[in-house]
Amino acid sequence: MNTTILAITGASASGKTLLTATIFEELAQELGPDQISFISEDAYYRNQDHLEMSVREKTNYDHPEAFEHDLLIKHLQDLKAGKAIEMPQYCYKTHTRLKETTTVEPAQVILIEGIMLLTDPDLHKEFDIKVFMDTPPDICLVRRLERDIKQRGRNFDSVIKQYLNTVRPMYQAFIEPSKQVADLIVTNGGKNRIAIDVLKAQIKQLLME
Ligand code: UZR
Ligand code: MG
Repeated sequence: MNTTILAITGASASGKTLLTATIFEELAQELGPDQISFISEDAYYRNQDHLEMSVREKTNYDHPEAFEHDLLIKHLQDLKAGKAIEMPQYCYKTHTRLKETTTVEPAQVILIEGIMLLTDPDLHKEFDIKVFMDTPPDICLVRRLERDIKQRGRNFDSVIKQYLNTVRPMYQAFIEPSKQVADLIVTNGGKNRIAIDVLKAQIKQLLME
């Protein structure tokens, strides 16, 4: 089976998950649900079971080293070879993996989203289409405040502190420069209809080749 991998990256809360989920749902309807699988880079945050909570709270989660990219590369290669994988499940409240994993089946189209996908050449060479979400930082910060308080068990002060200590400087050091590697830059966030349609059309084109 010929596999096409579409990678979507950009700042935290830039709209990666929404863009990816929209493309996933629409292609699953148009091509059939067995044709497409979805992977999140966040699932590959390192296991920190062996560390105390106070230590986990100090980890820099906005650094490429926070992710187990070796495992992610292996999983992408397995999927291309037609093998199912056990994707880890990550918990943002306990800052470590859950016991359970998610089985991801091989498919013609694999979608993957995450902040550090284009920072590592060994990883990004696995991708067929590389997209960077170029959402203004103030929009990302507002969205991140709302999301982390509602969904990730944080409070206002902790989000602001994290933003200034790691999210913003690491964006400038690692994520923004990785834009150079992208094939396509998407503005206006995860609801950009033209970007969604262009990416769907390109995936379908690659599938026919
Ligand atoms: P997205 N993150 C946490 O806050 N805690 C964790 O245990 C793991 C990750 C945050 C991380 C990063 N950073 O900015 C964000 N911090 O999750 C990436 N600080 O996730 O792309 O969905 O926003
Ligand atoms: Mg996300």
